[in-house]
Amino acid sequence: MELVESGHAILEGLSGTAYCALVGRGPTGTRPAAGRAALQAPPCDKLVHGTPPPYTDMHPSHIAIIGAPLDLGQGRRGVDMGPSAIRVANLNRRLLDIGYHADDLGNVPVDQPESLPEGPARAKYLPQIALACKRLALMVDGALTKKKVPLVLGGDHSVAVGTVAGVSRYFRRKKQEIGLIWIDAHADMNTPESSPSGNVHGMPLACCVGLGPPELTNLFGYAPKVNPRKTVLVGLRDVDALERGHVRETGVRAFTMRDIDERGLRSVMDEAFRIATEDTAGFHLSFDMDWIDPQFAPGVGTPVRGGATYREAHLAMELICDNGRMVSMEVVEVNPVIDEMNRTADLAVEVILSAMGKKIL
Ligand SMILES: [Mn+2]
Repeated sequence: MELVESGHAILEGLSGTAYCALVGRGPTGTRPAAGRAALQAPPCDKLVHGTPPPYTDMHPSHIAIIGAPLDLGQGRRGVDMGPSAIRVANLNRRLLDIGYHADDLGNVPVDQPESLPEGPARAKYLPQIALACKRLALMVDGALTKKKVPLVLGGDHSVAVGTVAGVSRYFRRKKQEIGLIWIDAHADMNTPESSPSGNVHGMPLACCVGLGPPELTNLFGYAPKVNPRKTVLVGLRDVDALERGHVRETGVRAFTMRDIDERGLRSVMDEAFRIATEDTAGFHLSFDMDWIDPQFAPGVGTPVRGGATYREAHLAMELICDNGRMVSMEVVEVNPVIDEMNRTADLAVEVILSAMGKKIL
């Protein structure tokens, strides 16, 4: 056991129960019924600043940070600097402060667009994106194999093809499915045929549910990576004409900003949890910062007004932490080039901390 400056113990190689025992706090949660494919473990009660989400199979206190500095998937440059901006906003230190051990695995190697031909007009830089996603998937799978919670920092949203492939591949070996909660202003369900721009960052969710170019849908030789019936979109407010058909036909559950306005975020999130956790190992959270209103998150790839408030963003994450079934997380589309004093990256860190258990009291 090694003590760090803040006084939190870094407890390598311990299960949730052992971790609780060593920090002198009794476990308060209960294990799920036998046979249920869940990852819940007894959470630690009253960690000084919060409670890490519980994972039976994981070290509840261990996060593997992976940067994915990719901006090949979109027209406006700058999101490749997202991982740096989030690290500059002190992600690692702030995770440590709420009781986590964060291993920063660095960045997945990504080719520079300047050195490459643009490639197919309907899916620009497709081969390069597919290669970066495959590398990322292997890193994510590796983190889970070491019982660490993967936290991927984008990059444009096309990196999610890699993250989801990695999480899916890990649980597939254990004969388990995963759920997917995709929080975003956009549906990200275009295909090369439907996309008005040919930018791949408008296609990753379609790819995850098996729709789109085989280079992305069929990574590791199988598709889909996630069952569309266990996939939920939250926060939509800008969907392309042809893309609407894909949302409907694939059967993913989509909640628009209107649903959030009318029903309230709590009710929407409860339904999202039900869909994404039923008979799954848990869910992956893919969080596009453009869900949050540009008033609070101006530095994003594709800002659209009418988004979530600062408090709604936190509440969604607090509910995710309480739910306790998130197995991996990514935060994407932070663009420091159009940000103001790094405040969008700072908000990205706050969002991560809330999802990981930071509490007000
Ligand atoms: Mn997106």
